[in-house]
Amino acid sequence: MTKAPGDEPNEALTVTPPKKWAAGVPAVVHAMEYSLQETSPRNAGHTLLTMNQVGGIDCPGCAWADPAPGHRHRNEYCENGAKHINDEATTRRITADFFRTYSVAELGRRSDAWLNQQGRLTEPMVKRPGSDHYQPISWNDALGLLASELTSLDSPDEAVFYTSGRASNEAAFVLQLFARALGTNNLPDCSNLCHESSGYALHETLGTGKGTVSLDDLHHADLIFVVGQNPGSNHPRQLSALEQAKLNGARVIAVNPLPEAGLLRFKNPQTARGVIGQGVQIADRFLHIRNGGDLALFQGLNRLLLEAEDARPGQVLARDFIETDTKGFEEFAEHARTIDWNDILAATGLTREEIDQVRDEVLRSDRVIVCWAMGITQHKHAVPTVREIVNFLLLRGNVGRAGTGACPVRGHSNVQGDRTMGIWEQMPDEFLDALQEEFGFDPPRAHGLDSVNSIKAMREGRIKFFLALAGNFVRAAPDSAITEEAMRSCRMTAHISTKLNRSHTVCGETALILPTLGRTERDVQADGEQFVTVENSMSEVHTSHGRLQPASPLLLSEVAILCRLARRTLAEGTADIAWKRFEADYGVIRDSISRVVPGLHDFNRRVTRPGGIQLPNPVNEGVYHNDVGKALFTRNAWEMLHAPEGHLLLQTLRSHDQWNTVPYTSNDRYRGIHGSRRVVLVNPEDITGLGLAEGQRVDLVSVWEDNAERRAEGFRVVPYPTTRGCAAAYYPETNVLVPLESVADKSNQPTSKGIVVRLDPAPAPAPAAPQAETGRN
Ligand SMILES: Nc1nc2c(c(=O)[nH]1)N[C@H]1C(S)=C(S)[C@@H](COP(=O)(O)OP(=O)(O)OC[C@H]3O[C@@H](n4cnc5c(=O)[nH]c(N)nc54)[C@H](O)[C@@H]3O)O[C@H]1N2
Ligand SMILES: Nc1nc2c(c(=O)[nH]1)N[C@H]1C(S)=C(S)[C@@H](COP(=O)(O)OP(=O)(O)OC[C@H]3O[C@@H](n4cnc5c(=O)[nH]c(N)nc54)[C@H](O)[C@@H]3O)O[C@H]1N2
Ligand code: SF4
Ligand SMILES: [Mo]
Repeated sequence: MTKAPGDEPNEALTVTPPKKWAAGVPAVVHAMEYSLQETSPRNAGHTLLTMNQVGGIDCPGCAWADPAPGHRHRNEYCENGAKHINDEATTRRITADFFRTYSVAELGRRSDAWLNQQGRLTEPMVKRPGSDHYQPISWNDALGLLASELTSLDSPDEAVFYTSGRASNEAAFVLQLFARALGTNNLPDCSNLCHESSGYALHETLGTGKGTVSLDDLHHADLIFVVGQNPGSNHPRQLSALEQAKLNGARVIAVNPLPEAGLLRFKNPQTARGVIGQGVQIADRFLHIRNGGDLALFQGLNRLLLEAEDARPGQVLARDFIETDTKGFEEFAEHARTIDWNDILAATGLTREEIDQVRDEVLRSDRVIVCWAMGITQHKHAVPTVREIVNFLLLRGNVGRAGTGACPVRGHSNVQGDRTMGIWEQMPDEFLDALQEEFGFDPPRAHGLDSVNSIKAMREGRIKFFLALAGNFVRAAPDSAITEEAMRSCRMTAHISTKLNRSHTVCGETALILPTLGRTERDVQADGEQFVTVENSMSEVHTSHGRLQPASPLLLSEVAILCRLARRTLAEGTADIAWKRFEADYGVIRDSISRVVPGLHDFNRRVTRPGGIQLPNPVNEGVYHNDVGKALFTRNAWEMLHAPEGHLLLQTLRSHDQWNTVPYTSNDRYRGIHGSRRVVLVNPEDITGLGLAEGQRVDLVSVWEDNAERRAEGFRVVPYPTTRGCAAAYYPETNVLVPLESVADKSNQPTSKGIVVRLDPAPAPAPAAPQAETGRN
């Protein structure tokens, strides 16, 4: 096959020094360049100006919160938000001709970037058994095929319904209702791969799966930790909040194996100060930690706080709060005092002096917030790490007061809302009872399959049907080769999608592409124009109104597809659900939601007010809905990740120029990488120690207890200031290295930031075989 535009150039890698600051004018220029390539100038300007405004489009990028109405800039978006929205608003189209030209096998050899660049999906397509081409199918026939497969299953538990966090509240609510009315809780989602560890630990200790912090809290904190997070690329407007906090006198401590640009200095493109000056220094202190060292860091800090209390009794710990609001302090404290400093220093790679200095910062601060993301949750000991962060906050009463709290920074724009709507394989009984009350059917009570367990069940032949509401499951999931084989074993796979991705090329016997409206587009149903709602990382629920003409007249909305599928599939009298009314008027769905989901009463009226609805967080009222009814101190066994001699600990992460499984280009501007994503960032001393050379071509080989071969081929070694013994490479190319069995304890989340690898020298590729087409891992 000839090389196609958008496939990764073979030998074009250039490396420049990593940037020491993020955003500013170049960021805006990059966003506009991307917008203009993807869309017409009119579309670009139009979509961007309504983005994150009251009554406008919610950014389809990350879940960062908007400032209060009246405090928003005219351009309330970041460079990457502009890219994400324009990636959807592209004027390129995929038609039936495209699928006549390319077989499924050919598409399977194309890179993720190339597939995405072909444009928007425009009509329903089917790949029938025995065929290697998708061909057009009517909506009526497509839904008929799906319904007849679903009704022929031996059990509803042979079906799996995956959701990715861009789906709206209304679509998510309808999907979980359909799945449960059908009789299964098999509702895996991207959150299983993302913040599941946070949810597990926070439920257990604080009785909520969500963060306890608002934007206002961030603005008024004294000390903010940013741990395991790269906000400059992944939550750029968080930098504006950190800047604001700093102008109010806060200090920021960044904890990361990589000195990420946005953590160091930020030039806010929305202020003159940011455009002309040096910007604001974000991190006052940078802790250059080893991968997986955060549990040890917080255990060490907690021990130091206990000892400070011993030295100054009554002056360090929040004694009253601990007495009234918490449980388990004594057991926790007894254990914390036994932690060995040598272990802590080995696990963190930090010096005792550095940790002492952080303790001093904490002691000087009345209001502390800890923010974290994937650098914490994607490790084997992620749950204990989050629990230890909670211990740290509880010790000085840094929960439930203004300017304090736990801030798990969510990824997808509505990943948190989808959970609120019931997308979870283990929703609590109260939610299921409320569904029963509202719709008059008995939802299944046994827990369903999460993402990892869905793949295992497919491998065991227990799953026949897979439907995805958004996302790119085979690229998001670990162990790519095994996941793909599992997916191919299904009888039917179907994807409700806006853009083409690799999951469409990994087909069950029959496969369907169900093209849908994106958030940018007008959604007109029988009762008129509709809007949808979403929930951000700070539990604010608000509206999103699409403005652009749909990419094709044949698109149906997510809600319409799911309601029609439910009507075709469910037997008459299964439940009292007004699917037709739901489709005609999403307000009817919201009326049902208001009776099922606590905190969303009077949903339709309240959500249209400027700023929307702030969901209550009981923790901030001193109420803890966990087993003990109090904030829980926990004792967490000490744990450290270890790579044997000659190996490195690999983290798989995002570049500045991708949306999850979808790379936009092969550049990572802030890290100084241009022209190729097949790079592995290694500390220069490790390069020498391993007998490798800068620029050398290596295969990454994962070492796991099953001794199976997991190899990602043809990566170039790039010297980079990551911590000793650690390495970094991009996801999803490296998902092939993450063993399906390598999951976080308790949360079952893949350990994508802690993989033991070996770097095997690799031969230079033959010029005729571009990497992106030979190896897709
Ligand atoms: N532009 C853009 N924005 C996005 C996304 C995107 O793909 N592109 N994805 C969205 C989604 S779904 C999510 S979940 C978020 C993800 O947001 P992030 O969590 O920022 O994403 P990652 O790129 O996975 O980066 C993880 C960060 O943790 C650090 N890290 C890795 N291991 C460790 C460790 O053991 N300890 C510590 N302290 N740090 C560690 C890495 O060096 C890196 O800075 O971003 C969201 N926003
Ligand atoms: N190794 C490794 N693996 C990881 C991670 C990691 O850091 N390392 N991160 C994990 C994380 S945090 C996450 S969240 C997952 C992400 O996993 P997913 O959420 O499954 O993947 P995305 O790449 O966000 O999905 C992109 C696709 O969504 C579809 N889409 C986009 N917008 C819409 C829409 O409005 N409606 C519909 N119906 N479809 C739409 C498009 O077809 C697009 O191709 O990956 C996880 N996997
Ligand atoms: S910070 Fe996140 S939500 Fe805000 S504009 Fe950027 S990508 Fe969109
Ligand atoms: Mo995520």
